[in-house]
Amino acid sequence: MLEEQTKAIRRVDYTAPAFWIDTVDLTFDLDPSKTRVLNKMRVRRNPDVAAQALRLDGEELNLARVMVNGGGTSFKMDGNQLVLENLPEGNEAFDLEIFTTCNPSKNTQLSGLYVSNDSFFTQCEAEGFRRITYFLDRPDVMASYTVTLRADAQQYPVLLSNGNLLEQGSLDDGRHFAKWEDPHKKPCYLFALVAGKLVAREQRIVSRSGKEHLLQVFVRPGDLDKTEHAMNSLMASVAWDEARFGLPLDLERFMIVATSDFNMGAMENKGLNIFNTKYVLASPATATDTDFAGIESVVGHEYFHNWTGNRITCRDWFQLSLKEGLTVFRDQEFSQDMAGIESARAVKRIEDVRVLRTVQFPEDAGPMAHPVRPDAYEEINNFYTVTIYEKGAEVVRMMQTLVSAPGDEEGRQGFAKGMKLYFERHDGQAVTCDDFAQAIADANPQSSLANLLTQFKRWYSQAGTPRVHAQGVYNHSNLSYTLTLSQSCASTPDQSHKEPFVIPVKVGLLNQHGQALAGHDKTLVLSEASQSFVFENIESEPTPSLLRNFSAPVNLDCDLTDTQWLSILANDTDAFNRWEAGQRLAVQSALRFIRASKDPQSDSVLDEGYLDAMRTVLSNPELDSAFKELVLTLPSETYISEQLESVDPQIVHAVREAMRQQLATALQADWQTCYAQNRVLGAYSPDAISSGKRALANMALNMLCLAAQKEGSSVWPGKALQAFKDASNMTDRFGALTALVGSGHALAEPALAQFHALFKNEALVIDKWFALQASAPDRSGNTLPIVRQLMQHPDFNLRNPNRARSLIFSYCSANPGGFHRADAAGYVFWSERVIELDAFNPQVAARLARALDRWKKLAEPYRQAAKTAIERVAAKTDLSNDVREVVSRALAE
Ligand code: B3K
Ligand code: ZN
Repeated sequence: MLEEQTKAIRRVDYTAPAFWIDTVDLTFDLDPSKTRVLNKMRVRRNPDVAAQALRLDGEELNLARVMVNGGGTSFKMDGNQLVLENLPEGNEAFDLEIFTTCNPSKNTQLSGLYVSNDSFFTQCEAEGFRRITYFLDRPDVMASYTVTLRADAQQYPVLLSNGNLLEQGSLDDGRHFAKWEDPHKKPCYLFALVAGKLVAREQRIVSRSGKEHLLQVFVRPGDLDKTEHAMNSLMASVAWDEARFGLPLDLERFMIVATSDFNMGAMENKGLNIFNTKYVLASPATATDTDFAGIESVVGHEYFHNWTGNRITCRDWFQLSLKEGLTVFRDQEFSQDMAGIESARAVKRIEDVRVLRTVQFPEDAGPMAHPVRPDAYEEINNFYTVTIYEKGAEVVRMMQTLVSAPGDEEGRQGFAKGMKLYFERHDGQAVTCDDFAQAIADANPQSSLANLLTQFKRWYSQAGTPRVHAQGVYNHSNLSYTLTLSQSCASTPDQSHKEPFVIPVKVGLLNQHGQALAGHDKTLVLSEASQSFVFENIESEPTPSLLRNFSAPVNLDCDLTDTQWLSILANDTDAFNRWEAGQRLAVQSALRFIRASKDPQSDSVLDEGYLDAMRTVLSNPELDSAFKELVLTLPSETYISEQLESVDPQIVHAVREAMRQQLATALQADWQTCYAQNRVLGAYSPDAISSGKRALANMALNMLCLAAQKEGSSVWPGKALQAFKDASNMTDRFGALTALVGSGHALAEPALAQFHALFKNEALVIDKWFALQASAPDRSGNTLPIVRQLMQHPDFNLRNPNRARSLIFSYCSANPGGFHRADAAGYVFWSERVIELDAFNPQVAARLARALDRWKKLAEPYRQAAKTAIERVAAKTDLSNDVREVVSRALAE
C-alpha cells in the first residue's frame, strides 16, 4: 500500500523494455514465515532501446544480495524499484543473481507467494511476481524458467511448478526437493508454484497426433471424490480446442490445483493452473447444476488460455482483452458445443447476454466505464472487468459474425482461418489487440470486417453501450419494407464524443400470423449514424425480429406493439428473441407502472395478455424446460433500474416482488403441473435436459410457496420441506431450501439449521448457506440484521474471499431491496466492510467498493446517503491504490 497519491499509467506511454531476460533459474527454500528465493537470470540489453539503467520491480521483499557475473555490484532503491546502473556495456548477455526473502504467512493479499491451509500457492497475474523476487514484471518480457523447490518433506510432500519435472530427491534435515523446467518461454505473470499435502486424480490421454499427456487434478486429501467432473471437463476442453481450432495440448503434463483461499475464479499459469475450489470440487450431493456448469466453463477457460494468453500473450496490460475477451468467447462456444442440442445452445447464449446486460451495461454507463482496451489505469487489478471479459468476448463474436460467408453463416470457418493466421504470425510473442483483429481480417479479405476494420476497432477504443434505434416503414404500393437503423452512444468519463460503431444486426421478418418470411433473414451491417435497408416483395406489413441472437452488444429501441412482441414470443425462429420479447413485455409493464406511481398493493402490474402468454409458454410441449425457466424469470431489479432515469430501489423491489407474486398466483395450476412433470428421478447427471428440468421444477416450487404465503397456506411449504429432506442432489435440496427461505415461511428456519448441520464440513456448501440468507428477499428491513448476526457466526471469516463474497457481496451486490435502505444502514455497513477488507486484501475490497458505482442514478434519500458513504471511504488516508481508484472515480464529477 502506498501512502503517496499514485499516478495513472497510460497506454500511449508504452515503451519496449530496455533489457530482456532470457532465462530464469529460481531456487526456493520454502518456509511459511521466511522463504528464501535465489533468482539467477541471463539478462541482455535490448539493442532497440537507448542504453539506460535496469529497473526491477519488487514489493514487500527483503533484499540480501545482488551479484553481476558472479561479483558484487552497486545498486540503489527508487521507491519499490531496484535500480542497477553499472551493468556491462554492449549487447552480450550477463548473469544477474538476486537473493531475497519474503514472508508468505503474512501475505493476506493473496498476491505473490502465500500460505493457505498449510500449503504454499502463488498468484502472479497481474503484478504478483514482484512480490516473489525482483524482476521486469511486465508481460512482454518472456523467459525460460527452471525452478527448484526445497521444503520439509513431511509437511510439503508435493512440490509443483510449471512444465516438466526434471528430478526430485531428499535433502538433509527431513527436507526434499523437486526441480522443474518449463519448455515454453513465458511472461512472469504465468509463473506458479504449489507445495503442500495434496493428492491427485490422474488421467492419461492420447491426443489426435498420437502424443501422450498426463492430466492431474490436485486437491486436499478427502476431496478426491469431488474431482471427476473437473477432470472430465479438462479432457473435453483438450479435445474441443483440437477439434474446433486445431490447437493441441503442448505439454507432457497439465496440472490443476485447487485452493480454498483465492481472490478470483482460477488462474491459467502455464501447465499449472491454480483454481478456487469452487471451480474444481463437485459431487451431486454438494454442488448444484450451476456449479457443475461453472466448473466446465472455468476449466475450459483456463485451459483455452494455454494458447490464447500463454502461447500468444499481451504486450502490455492495456491489451488484457486480447487474451480475456478471446478466451471468454472460446469458453462460451465450448459450453454451447458441450450443451449439444440447439435449444440448449440458445439457453447458454441467453445466460451470457443476461450477465452482459445486467453487469456490463451498467459498468459502461457508470464511473468505471472504460474501453475494451483502456487508455489509463491506476491499479491494473481494477480492470479485470466485465467490459474486458464479457464485452471483449462480444467484440470477438462480432468479428466472427462479420467474416461470415455463404455456406458459413455464423462465420465459424472464416474465424477459424483468422485464428490460424494469428498463430502463424504471432506464436511465442507478446502482441496487441490490433495484431489480433488484423489477422482475422487478413484471413478474410472479402469480409465486412476487412472492409471496415479501422472503424470496427472503435469497439476497442470507445467506451459506452451504443443505442440503436430501429424504425420500419411498410409501403403497400410497392410491397417494400424499409428498415431505418440509427445509432448513438452516450458520453462516458473522458470521452464526450463518439464516432459511429460497426454494428452487425441480424434480422428476420415475421408475417401477421407470426410465420417467418423465407429468404429475408440477413445480417445488416450498420456503420453510419443512420442507414436504411430495403426488403422487397413483402406481401403485408411484417413484424421485424431484430438483433437476433444478440448479434451486437447494444441497447435496441424499437417501437413494436405488445401484440407484435407477443407474436415474436410465440413464434420467432430465433430462440434468443423469443426470450427477449418476454423480457421486453415484463420490463415495459414494470416501467409503465413505476412511472405512473401506482401502488403495487392495490393495482396489478402484469396484464392478462402477458400472463396468458406465460401460461402458453409453460404448457408448450415443444419448448425445453431450461428455456421455459428463463422466459418465466422476470428481469432483475438491477436491469429494471437501469432502464429508469432515477431509481428508488424500494419501489423497484416492491414492483418486482408484486410481479412475482402475480405470476405465482395467476399461474398456480400451471406451476403445479410443471412441478409434477419436471421432477427428475434416478441418478444425477448435470446434462442440459435434466438440469433444465430441475431448474423449472425448482422455480415452480418457489412460485407455489410464494402463492401459498399469500393465501396463508402451509401446504406447499410443507411439501418443500419434504422435498428438501428427500432430495438426492444439491440442486434439488438447495432449490427447496431457497423456496422456503424465499417465501418467508416459518419452516425456513429449521430447514436452514438442518442444512448447516448436514454440511458443516463442506466449506463450499456453507458458502451457499451464507449467500442464501444474505440475498433472500428483504422483508421490512430484516436482511441487514441477519447479515450482521451472521458475521458473528463461528463459520464466518472475512479473510477467506469465498466466505466474504458469500455473505458481504451477496448482501451488498445481489440484494438491492435489502441493501438500499432509506435509513442508509446498508451503505454504512458497506463502507465499514470496504475499509475493513482493504486493510488486508485490497483486490477484494476494491470489488466490493464497486457496489455503489451507480449511486448517481439513485433517487433521494438514497443518493445523498450513498455519496456520504463513499466519501467516508475516500476520506481514509491509508487506502490501497485499488480502493482509492474506485472511490475517486465514483466521486468524480
Ligand atoms: N487471468 C486470470 C485473472 C487474473 C486476475 C488478476 N487480478 C483468470 C482468468 O481470466 O482466466
Ligand atoms: Zn481469463
